[in-house]
Amino acid sequence: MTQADVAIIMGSQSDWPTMKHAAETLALLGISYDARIVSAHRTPDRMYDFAKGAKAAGFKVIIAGAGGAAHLPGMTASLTPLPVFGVPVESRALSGEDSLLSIVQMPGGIPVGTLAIGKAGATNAALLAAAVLALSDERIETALETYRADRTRAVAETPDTTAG
Ligand code: RP5
Repeated sequence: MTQADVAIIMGSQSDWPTMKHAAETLALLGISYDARIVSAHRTPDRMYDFAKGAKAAGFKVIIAGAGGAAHLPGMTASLTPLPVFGVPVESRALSGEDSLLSIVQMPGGIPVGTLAIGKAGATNAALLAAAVLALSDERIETALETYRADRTRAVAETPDTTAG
């Protein structure tokens, strides 16, 4: 059994600069996570073993980031009953539009909750994971409320007109 509530998986080391925003957001909320590289096409056996064993390992939510022909979130979702949130990583060739369409267009029956391309998507995947966990964890519910209140307080009523 793992102690971590959330698994963050990604297709490549090159996805980490995006996926670290999911990790940092979970850490800010005090949510345990385990980050791993699991490639659907380079390490298919690792992907299969991870996804088949994720629930028994104690994970409650999976965040999966991938770029290009981004089949990792969908393949993972097909192998586990856990909720899977997909993060389209910004690709070099098509700026992540390929990743987005690959992840979001799941045929009916196997859902992947698909987020925005890049940093915003990774951050929001963590916040959605937190919202799921908060349903049965008051500490996380409070942390999420505090996070949102902090962001509300950070919005000034008037613009700084000296700013560029
Ligand atoms: C996907 O291919 C990965 O998720 C990554 O976004 C993309 C490029 O991978 P690298 O060639 O940088 O390893 O599998």
